[in-house]
Amino acid sequence: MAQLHRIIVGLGTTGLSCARYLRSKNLPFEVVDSRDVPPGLTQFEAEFPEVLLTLGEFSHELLSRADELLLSPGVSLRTPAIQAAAAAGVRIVGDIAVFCEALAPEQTLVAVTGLNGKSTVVTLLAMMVRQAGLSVGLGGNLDGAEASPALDMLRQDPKDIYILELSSFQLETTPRLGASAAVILNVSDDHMDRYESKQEYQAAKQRIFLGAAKAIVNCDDEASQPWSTQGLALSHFGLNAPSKGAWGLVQDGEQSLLACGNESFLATSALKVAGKHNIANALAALALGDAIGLPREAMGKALVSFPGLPHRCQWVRRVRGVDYYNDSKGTNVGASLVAIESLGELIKGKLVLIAGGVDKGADFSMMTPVVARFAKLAVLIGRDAKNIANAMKNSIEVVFANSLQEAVAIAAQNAGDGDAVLLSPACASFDMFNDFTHRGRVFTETVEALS
Ligand code: UMA
Repeated sequence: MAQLHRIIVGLGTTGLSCARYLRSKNLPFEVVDSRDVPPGLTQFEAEFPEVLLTLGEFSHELLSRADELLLSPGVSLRTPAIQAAAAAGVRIVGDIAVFCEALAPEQTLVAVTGLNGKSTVVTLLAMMVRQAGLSVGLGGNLDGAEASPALDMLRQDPKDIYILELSSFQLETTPRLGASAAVILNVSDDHMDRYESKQEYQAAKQRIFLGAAKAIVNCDDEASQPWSTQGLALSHFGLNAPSKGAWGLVQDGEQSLLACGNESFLATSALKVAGKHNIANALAALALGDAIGLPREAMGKALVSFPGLPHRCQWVRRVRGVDYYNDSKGTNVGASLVAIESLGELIKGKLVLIAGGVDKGADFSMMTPVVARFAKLAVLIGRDAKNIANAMKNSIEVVFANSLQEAVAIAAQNAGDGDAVLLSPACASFDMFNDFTHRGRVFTETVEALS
């Protein structure tokens, strides 16, 4: 990189990773943040005492004097000082642009965006890569223990394959991604506070295909498909019977099978994750894996052992023929409805649902028909358990428990072979736990201790 005058805009996770990367390349930079006390401040001051940091409202003049701004995804391109800098001819990019420009052209890079399922698909694909005996760098927008901001990965040992989860914000500041394989999993309105129209939001997402070798296309979601396919090889996935070379689902009697064209691959019953959305995620990961040449055997092994993401309908364990699922992230009625329906459709037996906590004034009558269809018992915990019981008691058997541990014990006594126990509280957790992750951990530990 030439000795440009660079300013990092935003001092959060991305800003810090940009600072560390530029320093590892001995490149000078300064930093601005419009908050007086940004989240990365203490860390930054400890690591970069010599670097100029300007806090408070962005200065048009300061930003317009730079050659290049490294913009954090949380900073909108519409910010007046950023627009002024752009008008003054300053190059405006994000960390992902720097990442791509630093990669060798032959390096394999997979890019995934979409509204739902991004984190699941990239995490599953990373498992497939490892199962194939290759090293993987996993990061970008992805949050969590396993994830790195993109530029942190370039300060580690080089990896065989890089997988980036990308947000529309990150794509906006990436002139040319150049991915080996790229996918928009699905599109629906989101972040409309940052975009003037749905079209503008979708256009940001479409940037994932810039310079890509292959686009993976979701046949079931037209809005996610590439607007221009020029120079782009395509492969497809969807929940219907697949055409040649595409990934999809076929029926064999009672069985539903993941298949590529007319080749059956794996019964959906072999997957630990539940629900149609997760089957679509698995098919997307398979199509991406094929696109980067992963062996099918390794992909299959990873798929059958993938437990899902923590606290999101995550398979925990099978005890005496009963599967236990942790959906502690189900903190509202809508989220729990999806979990109950998805899992209920998948299992042979019935669900025992563990729900309850702080109900945030929700209307549980919406849940009752689905619970009545798929569950045989609801074990209720927490402050607002009675409200849930009132909505459900005429449709399904309801019992109360004083703790989550007691709820698991009651559920275990009442579930039989082929049934599943699902923690999906449809409520906030703060009456009994620090947060939903704490609640999920207590559930998982209790289930692990079952004999
Ligand atoms: N800031 C300003 N002025 C502004 C706005 C922000 O100075 O007008 C500063 C803030 O004071 C703060 C910094 O910018 O110091 C925050 O930067 P940021 O919001 O870009 O957040 P990061 O900590 O850098 O985290 C970002 C992603 N966050 C967003 O895009 C909002 C993280 O995704 C991502 O994991 C991380 O980079 C590493 O790549 C999180 C997210 O919520 C998970 N993403 C959204 C989503 O998934 O819906 C897009």
